[in-house]
Amino acid sequence: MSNRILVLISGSGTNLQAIIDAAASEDYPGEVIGVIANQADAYGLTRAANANIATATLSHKDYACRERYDQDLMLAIDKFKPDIVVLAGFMRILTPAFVQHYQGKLLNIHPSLLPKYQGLNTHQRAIEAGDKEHGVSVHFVTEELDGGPVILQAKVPVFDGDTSDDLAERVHEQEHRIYPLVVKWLCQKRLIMQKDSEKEYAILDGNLLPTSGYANEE
Ligand code: NHR
Ligand code: GAR
Repeated sequence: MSNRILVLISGSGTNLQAIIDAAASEDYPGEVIGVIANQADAYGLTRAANANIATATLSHKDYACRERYDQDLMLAIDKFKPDIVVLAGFMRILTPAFVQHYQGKLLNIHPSLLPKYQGLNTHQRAIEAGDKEHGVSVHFVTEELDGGPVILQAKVPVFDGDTSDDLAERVHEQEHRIYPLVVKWLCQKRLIMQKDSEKEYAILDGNLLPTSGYANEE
């Protein structure tokens, strides 16, 4: 039951690499079958090629409107017939039509302890706020930017004198540990997203996950 995983990237692709590496293990329930970037020079495309994974580039700069870009992105993705679509440092906000099309199959990794610091420049914002703790969240993607249900978080300390690069590096190590794990849960169907009239929920092994994800009761 190997799931077909499609990864969307914009840059270096270290999270993509972590998923490729995890999926190389015999008992992993999925394989990365395609990588699509919105930036032609994304280094993650080279990582994919090195692993003999098919790639495509679709530049948002060729489009005047987001709806059209997302329509073509959906066509490009669906050619790969994926079971799961993973955002790994993908830097374009996605339209409601896109998000609905992949509902329950679309994951993102966001470099903050959501609901803190939605949006961009999260490491700098955590430092400027004087936070002692920072981290990363994996969540289902919904229409609300960085607002979908959190599945798993990992925390890191913030040390005096940390630069945003120091902190990003510390967070990255955790990203590479938790993202392949959550992708695996989704492949195994242990993880599902449910929706009622008000909002979406993440459910793992039949249990509703708390607001900040697995093993993070508050
Ligand atoms: N789309 C939806 N609908 N919902 C989410 O939760 C999404 C999403 C698209 C991307 C990743 C997200 C992050 O983890 C993500 C989550 C890009 C921006 C952004 O402002 C914000 C959040 C995220 C990704 N992008 C600018 C834009 O105009 C472009 C910035 C750039 O090109 O550098 O799209 O942080
Ligand atoms: C990761 O830190 C990820 O959390 C973040 O970009 C980096 C991508 O690194 N995502 C976002 O900021 C989404 N807006 P990678 O390309 O090496 O995986």
